[in-house]
Amino acid sequence: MVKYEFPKDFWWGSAASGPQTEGVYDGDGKGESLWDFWYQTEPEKFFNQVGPEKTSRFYQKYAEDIQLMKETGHTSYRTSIQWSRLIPNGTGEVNPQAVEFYNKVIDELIANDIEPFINLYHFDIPMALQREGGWLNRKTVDAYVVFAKTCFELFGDRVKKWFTHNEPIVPVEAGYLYQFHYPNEINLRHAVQVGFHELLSSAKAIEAYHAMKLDGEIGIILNLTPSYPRDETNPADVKAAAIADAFFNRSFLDPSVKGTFPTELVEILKEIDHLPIYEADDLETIANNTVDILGINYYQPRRIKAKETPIDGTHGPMPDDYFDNYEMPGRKMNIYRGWEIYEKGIYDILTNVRENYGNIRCYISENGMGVENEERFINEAGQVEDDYRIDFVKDHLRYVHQAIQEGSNVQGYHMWTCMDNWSWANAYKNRYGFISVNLDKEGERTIKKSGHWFKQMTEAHGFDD
Ligand code: BGP
Repeated sequence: MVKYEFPKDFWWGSAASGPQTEGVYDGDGKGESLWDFWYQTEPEKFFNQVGPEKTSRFYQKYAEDIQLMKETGHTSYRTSIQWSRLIPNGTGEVNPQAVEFYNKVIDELIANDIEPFINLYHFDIPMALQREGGWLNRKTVDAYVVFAKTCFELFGDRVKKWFTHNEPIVPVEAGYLYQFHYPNEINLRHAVQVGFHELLSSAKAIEAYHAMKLDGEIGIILNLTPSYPRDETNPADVKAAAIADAFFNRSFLDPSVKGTFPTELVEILKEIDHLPIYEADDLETIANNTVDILGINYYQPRRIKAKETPIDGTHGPMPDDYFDNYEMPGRKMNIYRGWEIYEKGIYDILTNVRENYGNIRCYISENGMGVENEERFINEAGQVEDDYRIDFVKDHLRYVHQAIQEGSNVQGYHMWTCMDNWSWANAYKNRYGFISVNLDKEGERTIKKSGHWFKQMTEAHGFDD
């Protein structure tokens, strides 16, 4: 028997976000976000036309939910403050009901010995700012910094773990390259500018937080997708994988942790005349304000081969001009989400962070498995028997454990997610939670088998095999 024992103070919990859990209620004072707008204008783009309004109802059920977190062994929980709830127009007036709500959530978590990890931006720009160009417009950076400072002032006495952005590459890819989030553009110039502004906003929020000398730390959460070449002995494949890595991982990882941009990426963007527009001292701001801590979201690897298909120039240059995605024969798939499951990827990321990023303190901020139609697995007691999710977590934790043995500074593991929540355009198609949510019964919650297992496992600080 092998024992996988984790440090006693390892953070165990789950992650979610405001826009995916809270819901929208008449008279709650919340302003319109990009998601509210997009759903109202094109509901058919959302799975079964389910929008963000009611769904998980965390806004009403937070106290009950926090009890369920306890029952599922959480010692920490990440959510985000919705910018459009706190500052409904993106700039200006603060919504007092939002202050009250987030105060209650934070206090309730702390009262239950669950440490709040608070993220500031999870794909949810206030629509008033999006109408003026969103992250393309530098004004959004300034507005975001005011929003961030407002959060630090209001909640920084109790919240000790802050994150500036969740997966900042996603708005870049989804909104400006591959069309899965509004505004659904295909425009590399815009994509680069959006990414640069997000990054600059992160550095400026870090600068503001450190200047306030609050007793806590601040980081960023990145989805890292290790890029594996089809053939490690083929230099063209290796080069293509390195370029994909520069575009999708190092574009945020390097500046966030080291304060510098990857040379490969800068050279490519310079060559095709697609560098972002920036001001004289921006690079210094980014260099001087790196993160205290890194959150790592890991779902899937990226498999790459040298470019074989013709370059499609319809929309101008694209990252894909430099590589092709490679479907590795025999890969293990999560067929519902269409993502490869490759558990060792989590170890490779942690090793890379240890060897090449100063072994910065980090934690696994998301990892999880979305499964469609989980009703199939409901037993007579009404519980989802999701053994596949327990296996998924164990299979990843074994590698996290190995990374720790080898000296990785990884300090926790958060599952995506606590209770089934609204997955953007996929809405409630794939369920990720430790706790099921019944949409037909006003969001009734039931702990799944994995939730009970997680409690046992976290109380034992690990598991035996
Ligand atoms: C991450 C996001 C989450 C969450 C998760 C699952 O990229 O940070 O917001 O949604 O992925 O992915 P999806 O909802 O697309 O299935």
